[in-house]
Amino acid sequence: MNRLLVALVALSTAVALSAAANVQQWELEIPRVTAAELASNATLRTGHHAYILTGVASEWPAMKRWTLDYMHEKIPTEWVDYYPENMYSMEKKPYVQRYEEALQHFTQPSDTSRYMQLRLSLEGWEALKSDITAFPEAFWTEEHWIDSCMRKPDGERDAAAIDNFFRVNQWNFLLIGEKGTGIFFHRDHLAAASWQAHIKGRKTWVLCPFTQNKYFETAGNIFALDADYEKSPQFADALCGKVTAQESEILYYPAYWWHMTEILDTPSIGMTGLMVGIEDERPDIEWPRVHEQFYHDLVHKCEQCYPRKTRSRVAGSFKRKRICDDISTQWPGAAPPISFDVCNKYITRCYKAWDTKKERDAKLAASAGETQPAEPQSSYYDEL
Ligand SMILES: O=C(O)CCC(=O)C(=O)O
Repeated sequence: MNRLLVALVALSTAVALSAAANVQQWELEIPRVTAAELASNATLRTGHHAYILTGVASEWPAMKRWTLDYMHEKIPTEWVDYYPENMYSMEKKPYVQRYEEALQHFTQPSDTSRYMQLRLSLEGWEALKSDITAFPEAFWTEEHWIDSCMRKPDGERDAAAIDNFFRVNQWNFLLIGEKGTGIFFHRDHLAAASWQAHIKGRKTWVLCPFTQNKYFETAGNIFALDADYEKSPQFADALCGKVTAQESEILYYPAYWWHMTEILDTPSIGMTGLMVGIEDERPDIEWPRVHEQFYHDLVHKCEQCYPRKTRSRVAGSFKRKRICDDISTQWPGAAPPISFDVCNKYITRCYKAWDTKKERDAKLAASAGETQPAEPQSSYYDEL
């Protein structure tokens, strides 16, 4: 009798273990660090890992100021991709509206969870950025390079080019949503790292490194927060992490990482920005210098609009004819095509600024009194 009981317990434990092994284990750790801990953590400073930064955004004026009405005051005419029923299906296309109009819809009672996503223009970003007062040194944002590399011959910054760069690349992205809203599982197609500050409300994130690509097939195919393991059993084997960012926390994740979100509170206001030139070399991408990959991602966009063969002489200087569509003429507010000036003049110049991480790291190490260059610890990138 006793033996039978032992055998049954062993069997049920084995069944439970094998069932557990066939679902995602969320083994990727996403640590919480303060700015001081980040500064002294050589592993995180490689830019190769996701983490949550605490105690930084809590000091920003945005924390007190940002409400739906404040946005109406500051950015009434910014364009919104308005999703009346969240963004879990790639088939559901947004309505493009100015914020002042989208807000009216958003504040009406509804049975569905809505999402407003704003690809901020330069003007929109500048209306909000004084509410974002400080970043840690490891966050080397466009503030440090864009005005000096996108500069006209007379020395003035090229605001039209910067605005185009922002809109085309969805550089500063404001996300306002309701509980239950989120975005399908995907990765972005630009080799830039992301930060998102959770100004209002909590948001749950699934994050999986680009190294895990082989498990995911196409964007939107797996509902990673609650996967269907009969349809996608391989998702159980991917190394992924799940974390809930609290109000005032900033999430960082490296370029090309897969992600999916779910908003836990209404309203949620999140501010995302991209960063280039802040990751050490990565063997998991075609161009291991991540900013070089970013450069090639942009060149790819440029080639789709201004292929080399279409060079022609316009008004005394060489221009290339644009062959890609400009959907923003038909759909005002949609992302415009990348501009010829960004392609032709600026990305090569900006590349030089992005390519300075080693010098920046050396300066940081010297100011922290480190005599030896910090040795990055091994990571899953080394296993490739
Ligand atoms: O905040 C979200 O819900 C998703 C953001 C996102 O997918 C992105 O910035 O690429």
